[in-house]
Amino acid sequence: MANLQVIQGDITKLRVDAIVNAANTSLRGGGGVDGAIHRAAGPELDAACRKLGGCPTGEAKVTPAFNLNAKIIIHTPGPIWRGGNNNEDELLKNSYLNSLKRATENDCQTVAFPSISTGVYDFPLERAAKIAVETITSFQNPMTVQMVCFDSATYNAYKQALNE
Ligand code: AR6
Repeated sequence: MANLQVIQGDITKLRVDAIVNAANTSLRGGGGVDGAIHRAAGPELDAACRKLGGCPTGEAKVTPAFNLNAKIIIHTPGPIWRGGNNNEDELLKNSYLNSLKRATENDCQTVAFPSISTGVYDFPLERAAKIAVETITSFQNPMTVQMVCFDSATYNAYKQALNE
């Protein structure tokens, strides 16, 4: 089973095998963690993303990590919250699961996730944290996964979900 750690910090500063990006379906960059990852990785990342031709919500695609201290970046567009009756829970679970599958295929031992969908996409934090923790801790691969929380409210929500 994957070993999950919850930490607070900036995901672009970590040294891990795979950094997951909370992207959008165009994969052409944006604000939030996506913007931070693109700035830190450098302009080659956008060139690599352009070749991927976008990515459906809940799926995950891989690029090199360029100037980040990682082997790969896994880009996954999480769901936009639309009230909870539009398959948001399943799509968020798919984002974590498909990212973990890409990490496994690429022989990654250490993977860092941001809190997918809980920023601009407005997914309720406690609900997202529960889905993330359940999906990661039931994944059958002995990798180390770090949930990298940018602010203390996010950190507290994932800590609580992990302790439940
Ligand atoms: N390290 C770790 N977490 C971060 C960082 C960072 N450097 N910067 C922000 N966060 P968001 P979403 C946190 O909005 O909700 C983009 O424009 C942030 O505080 O980045 O999935 C994309 O292009 C929050 O807890 O992602 C999409 O259009 C979490 O990352 C859209 O936003 C996710 O917030 C995706 O929205």
